Amino acid sequence: MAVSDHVNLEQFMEGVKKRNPGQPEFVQAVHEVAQDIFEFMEDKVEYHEAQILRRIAEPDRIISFRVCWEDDNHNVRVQRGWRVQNNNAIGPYKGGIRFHPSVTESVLKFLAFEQTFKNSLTGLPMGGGKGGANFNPKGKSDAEVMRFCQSFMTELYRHIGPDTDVPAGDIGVGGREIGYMFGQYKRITNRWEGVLTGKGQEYGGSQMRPEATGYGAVYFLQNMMKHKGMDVEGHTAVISGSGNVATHAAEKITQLGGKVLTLSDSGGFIHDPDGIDQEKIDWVKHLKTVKRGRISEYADEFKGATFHEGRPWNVTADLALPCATQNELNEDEAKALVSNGCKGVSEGANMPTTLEGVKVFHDAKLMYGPGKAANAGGVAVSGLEMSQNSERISWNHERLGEMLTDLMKGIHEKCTEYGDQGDGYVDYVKGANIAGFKKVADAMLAFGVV
Ligand code: NDP
Ligand code: 2IT
Repeated sequence: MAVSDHVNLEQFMEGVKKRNPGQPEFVQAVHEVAQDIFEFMEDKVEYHEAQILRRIAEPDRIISFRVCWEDDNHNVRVQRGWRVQNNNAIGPYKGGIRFHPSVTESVLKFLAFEQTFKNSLTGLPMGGGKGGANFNPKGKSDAEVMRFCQSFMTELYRHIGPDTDVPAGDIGVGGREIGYMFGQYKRITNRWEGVLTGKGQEYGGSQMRPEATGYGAVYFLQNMMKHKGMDVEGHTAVISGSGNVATHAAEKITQLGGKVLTLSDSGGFIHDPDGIDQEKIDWVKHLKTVKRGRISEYADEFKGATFHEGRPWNVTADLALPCATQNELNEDEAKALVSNGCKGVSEGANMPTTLEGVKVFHDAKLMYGPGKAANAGGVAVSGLEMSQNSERISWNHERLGEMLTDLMKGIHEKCTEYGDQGDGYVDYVKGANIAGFKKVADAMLAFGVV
């Protein structure tokens, strides 16, 4: 059968939409990948015949479960939890857990789908998965968060394992939550094993894991800039978010001689024209992980800084790092960045830019590093945490720092291999999609029809 006899992109996407009603985030993520993969597959009949993309876009399984817990006032509360095990062709399912009221099956399916390509890009043996719950940790006591995490793990434990599925953190899941979940897994199974990553340093967590996503996103940016003969030093940056990824991205930009102008949360953003230096970043980390406060408090603490509702993309800067959540940078905001002279965008978050926004960046030939490449440093160091746990050893901070730097350089190289447009412009979306797809697809071909 000739390639032309197989479904085209439009027919494929019609099918995806029909099979996944009411799941816009998932359809968006598949569309973004399918555009490039259909072009890549143009002359590759074997991928069409084996229906590889269709199979990757159909999760291996989705586990959905009730999570009951009791709040401090003894009210019984009911949440919904999920684990989406998207694809384990090249390694155990791997990907974070998100606790946020906006979590739906569509959001977790998009994240698990993206994770499959991201994990492939790292070069490490990890498949793609994602989980979470529509639980809002904001305003909850530590005891409430603990009870929720324990209840969540009481169901999840039977579906995961160090060679099966290894979750980690994501929005709303940091060191505290991983600790509670790991404790419960260990208690139920009576096994100490590397079933979660992002663990505390005292109990098997890897050095460099907390920093890895944010630092990695800046390393990716640095690689893109170097490719163009530029450097981070002396450049200004707008960053969204104020959690794990945003604060570590800000830290690395600052260390490299750049100046960070903004951080944000779901309430709005702060603009500090003097720059958010290390001391201020440490203050934000404490605010967010210990005091669990709001970013607006920054403007009360540091003079010269102002708080604004909305998102930071209209602030003029050379670089932009969206590090909060999906679809937080739309077409108009992308246009504002471009017309204000922004030169490079590196996504710490997953799918933060809408499809229309991405088109604006491409049309402007801006350096644009999509999340599945730019934020892969986090899961890459998670992969190294798995290796250390299996070997029962721990590597030092310096060694892991070097490994992270090399991994991000390797991802950048893979993206340029498939994304170089021949005129000096690198389409990093295309590069990441094709390089990520190829490894998974070839593994799936080897397995036959399963
Ligand atoms: P955190 O929970 O540490 O921080 C999330 C930040 O984003 C907070 O500032 C939060 O504000 C803000 N935010 C969350 N949801 C929204 C929303 N709907 N609108 C506006 N702001 C929002 O999460 P992380 O830093 O870990 O994750 C940030 C992004 O990075 C996510 O897209 C995640 O998937 C991605 N990522 C994370 C990795 C990791 O290792 N942690 C690895 C790779 C990607 P508020 O406090 O108001 O909720
Ligand atoms: O989106 C991501 O890559 C993560 N949340 C981290 C996943 C992981 O397993 O470390």
